[in-house]
Amino acid sequence: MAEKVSIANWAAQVRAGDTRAISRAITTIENSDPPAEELLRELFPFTGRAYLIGVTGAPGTGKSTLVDKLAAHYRARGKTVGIIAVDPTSPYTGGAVLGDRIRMQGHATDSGIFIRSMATRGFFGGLARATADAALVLDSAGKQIVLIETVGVGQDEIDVVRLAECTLVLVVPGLGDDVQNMKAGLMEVADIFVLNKAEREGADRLEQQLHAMLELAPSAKKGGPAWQPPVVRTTATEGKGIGELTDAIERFHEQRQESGEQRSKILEYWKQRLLLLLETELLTRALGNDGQRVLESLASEVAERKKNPYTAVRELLSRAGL
Ligand SMILES: Nc1nc2c(ncn2[C@@H]2O[C@H](COP(=O)(O)OP(=O)(O)OP(=O)(O)O)[C@@H](O)[C@H]2O)c(=O)[nH]1
Ligand SMILES: [Mg+2]
Repeated sequence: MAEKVSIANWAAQVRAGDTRAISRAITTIENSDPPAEELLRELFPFTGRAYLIGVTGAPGTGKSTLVDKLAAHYRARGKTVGIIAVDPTSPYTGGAVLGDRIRMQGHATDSGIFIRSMATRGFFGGLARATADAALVLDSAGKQIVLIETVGVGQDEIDVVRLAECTLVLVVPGLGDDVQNMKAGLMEVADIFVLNKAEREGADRLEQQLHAMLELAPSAKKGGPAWQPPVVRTTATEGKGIGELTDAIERFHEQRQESGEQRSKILEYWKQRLLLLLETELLTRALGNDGQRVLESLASEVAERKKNPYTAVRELLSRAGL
């Protein structure tokens, strides 16, 4: 009972925008600590208002710089902003975390903005889930714009931006970063292409390549979704093109709402999310505390042909009470 009251208090503090309470909530989610679920239950009815913008692209394309400038743009227009930077930091250095903190320091004294880095390792139930839950916390705390930065390298990272209402994919000239070399998964999630470092040589060629690729995209051929991802040029370091970019985001948002695609995307998202939650719940129950050991011993029995994999799975299911 005492626990319940304190979680209700905690949730109230989060909703009031208390930075420490928000921070603690996200840490609890990161660590999958037991109060996380109860807290999210309390907060969930107060979510659904934030606009989530995913920012992804290859390492070093300027995501953090762009997020920083976008945040400043929205703050200047009176909007509250939350930032989640998913850092691909190796467990040994912590360099990227520090880099992002320092770069975004310009906002350190502004209470209308909340910035948080999350590591990419060790989330049972997935990075995408932890990030999505952190976004719910910021949403319930009244942040109107939530920017999620993630490096577009692995499927895990790309999954993170699927929860965003609008996804920006950064591309830069040079670096052998030609369209042909881009990860297909990354191209598919783009609602808007941001051609950053546009002052560099090769920007025109890259833009032409992107347009050529977009014309070949199935949606363009089959008269699919009315939205064709535009290519917006920016020089994030100088804040150039940020106005054009936020205009494009706004146009995308309006088009999505009018066409009803926004709603179908949200439904699809929750369908996936429920499946993921179910999967996590089942895995937790089936593998329990000594899960790794159970899994290893079953795997070795199967490898040695002492047991067949189908029976092994039945055994795991029965551990989950199924
Ligand atoms: N010339 C130029 N440099 C830029 C521009 N935008 C960002 N940079 C620089 O590119 C480097 C990487 O920028 P970040 O914002 O850290 O890039 P990132 O994509 O967040 O990097 P990771 O998070 O490590 O993947 C920094 O040195 C920036 O100053 C730009 O428009 N032009
Ligand atoms: Mg970054």
